[in-house]
Amino acid sequence: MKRALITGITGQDGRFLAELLLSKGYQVYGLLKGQANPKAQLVQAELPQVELLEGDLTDLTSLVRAVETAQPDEVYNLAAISFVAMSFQQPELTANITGLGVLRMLEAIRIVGGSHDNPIRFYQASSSEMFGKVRETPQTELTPFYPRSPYGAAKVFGHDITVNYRESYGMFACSGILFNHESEKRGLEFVTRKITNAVARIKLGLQTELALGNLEPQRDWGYAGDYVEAMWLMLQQDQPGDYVVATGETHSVREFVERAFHHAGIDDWERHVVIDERFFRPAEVDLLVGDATKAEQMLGWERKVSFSELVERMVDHDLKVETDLVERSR
Ligand code: G4F
Repeated sequence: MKRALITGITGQDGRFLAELLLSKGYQVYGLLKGQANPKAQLVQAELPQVELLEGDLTDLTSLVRAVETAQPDEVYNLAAISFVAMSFQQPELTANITGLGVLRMLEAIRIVGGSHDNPIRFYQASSSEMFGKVRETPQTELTPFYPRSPYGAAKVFGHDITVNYRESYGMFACSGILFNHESEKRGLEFVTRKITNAVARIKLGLQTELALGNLEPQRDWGYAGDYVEAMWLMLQQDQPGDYVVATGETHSVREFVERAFHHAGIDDWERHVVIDERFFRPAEVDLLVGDATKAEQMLGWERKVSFSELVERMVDHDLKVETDLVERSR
């Protein structure tokens, strides 16, 4: 039985990945931060087979202990301060967790080791935010980075140090440069879920307005369930490497809003959307669109869920959740 340790187990990707690895017969360990973390219950209810270990990316000792306990074949480093807007509010914390946390995890793996025949394989969750003010379109594994936020800058460090440990110490370390990936498990602070949740509530008469920032940025949005498959595939190859994971399509925030309202049967969406300066960022990433040819050819990866299916799935989910809440409160 293969063993995997996932940091960021309570997040969208952690939960999707744990589900995938369990379905493949892995023993899965999840690193959990903080005492009485309220999200632990969610993971325990959803995925009772996952064993939770306490640890924090700011504390090397706790990472060494977690790796010693889990004795993993594979480590997936998904934990981070992942909300770009928050990284402007807490840049130092972001650098410490999202950036230096990667270095600590790599060091923990080096310290604990793994047998010579079976060294621990490492996956780093890199991000298309590293491309920021893009130098070319579409973006590939070779496109230079130009981050536009403390989050993007921290991810560049995480990516570079992963490549460096691979080249310096021969570690099987991979970096997945994932473009935006969403789902019904997405946190409400991210724009897609914020939109689909508000659309559902407006449809049910529970709220009238949706306050948003800049509607013009364009993103390459895929389905998170498809993307965790690429993470796993990277660690099953003969050689480690870096891969862009994307759909190759780009859509604006405005288009996401229109589609979501339309799917709920509301066509006069502009009546419900107010532009609020508080949601604008000090520096914006205007356009992202990835070229996943390498992942498609070398990993055999393909995305299964289209943009419109993604929007519809999220709206349908939120309509159901909000309807259930209303019925339970009666
Ligand atoms: O949903 P977002 O917050 O995602 P963002 O910033 O693109 O980052 C996400 O994807 C990255 C991969 O490229 C990940 F690395 C990262 O961890 C995260 O998962 O914002 C998307 C766009 C931005 O341009 C933002 O300015 O939506 C715009 N936006 C407009 N109004 C808003 C809002 N974003 C949020 N969160 N809330 C708004 O009200």
